[in-house]
Amino acid sequence: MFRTALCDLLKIEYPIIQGGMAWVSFAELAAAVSEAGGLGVIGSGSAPADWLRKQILQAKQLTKKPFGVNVYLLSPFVEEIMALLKEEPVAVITTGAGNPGKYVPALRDVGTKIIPVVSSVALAKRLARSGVDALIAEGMESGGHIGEITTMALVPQVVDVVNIPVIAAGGIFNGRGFVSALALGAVGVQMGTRFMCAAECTIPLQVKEAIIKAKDRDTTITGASLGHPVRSLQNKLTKKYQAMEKAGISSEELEKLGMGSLRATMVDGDVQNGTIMAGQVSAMVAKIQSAREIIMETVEGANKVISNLNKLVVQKP
Ligand code: TUI
Repeated sequence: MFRTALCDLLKIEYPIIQGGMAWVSFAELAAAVSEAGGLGVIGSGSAPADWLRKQILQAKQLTKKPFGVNVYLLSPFVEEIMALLKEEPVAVITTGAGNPGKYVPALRDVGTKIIPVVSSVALAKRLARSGVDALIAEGMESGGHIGEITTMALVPQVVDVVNIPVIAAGGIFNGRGFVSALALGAVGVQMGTRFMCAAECTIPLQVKEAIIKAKDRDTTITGASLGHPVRSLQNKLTKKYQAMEKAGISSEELEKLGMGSLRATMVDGDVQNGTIMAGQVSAMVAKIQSAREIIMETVEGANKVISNLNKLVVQKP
């Protein structure tokens, strides 16, 4: 048992959300996480609605438990995706890269909870006003498109300015990170990188091996000069990209270089010339485990941390 207010809000057993990762978290992973008592999330990225419909139907076959869909609000297909999500509702929608405010009433009507991801206090304040159910505060330890604030600094600041539940994301790997997030005022956590190495995650084995091999300084940030920083594992492509950024190459050229690079890794397994978006906890991932093992290890670890906290603090007689 490890319940917080998030479990009641989302009707799940453990307050652990699996990050909705484009090209990475498909129905198999999402269903496995939900079956294990967390909230699995299908990453829809820039995929068309037809693709997402198949994914949702597949997940509904694999689990009767609640699961979610992550909607990338800059997707060219966002309108048809939102229309689909009214027709084929899911329990939860997490959103990235924008304000889901205008979709809130229709999604509410079909019983979907809406949880945007935010990376700053100003965004948190703005999105909390649009009638959403909770927020995910994502620190810059995360993989993929990131903000500039660390989880440690961001979560308590967001908690202090909104009156809806806050979930912490970025740099969370195990029971220690989980309890830290609760101490910062969060009601739960979102983990992405660790679930990339779940047995049920369908990305190529080479990508999982690259994450397992990674050490503490092996992620890097590209695109900061364009105002869109992205964290990924250092490889041939990130080095080339950074050299071009330094040389002042135009943003159009840089965007061309990045185009299709996530797919190249996550579908074709090209770990040198594609983008391996992954967070700083890559260094802590040591093996492939089932989604259930990941969740149970995190929950059991958290229980141990909590029972040891009293021993850590010297009590005066
Ligand atoms: O979205 C992310 N991280 C991502 S997206 C991605 S890659 C991708 N590639 C192709 C297709 C689709 C996706 C890799 N990583 N994180 C969530 C996040 N959202 N962090 C920050 C924000 C954010 C940014 C701006 C949220 C709201 C926002 O609002 C802007 C506005 O002015 O309303």
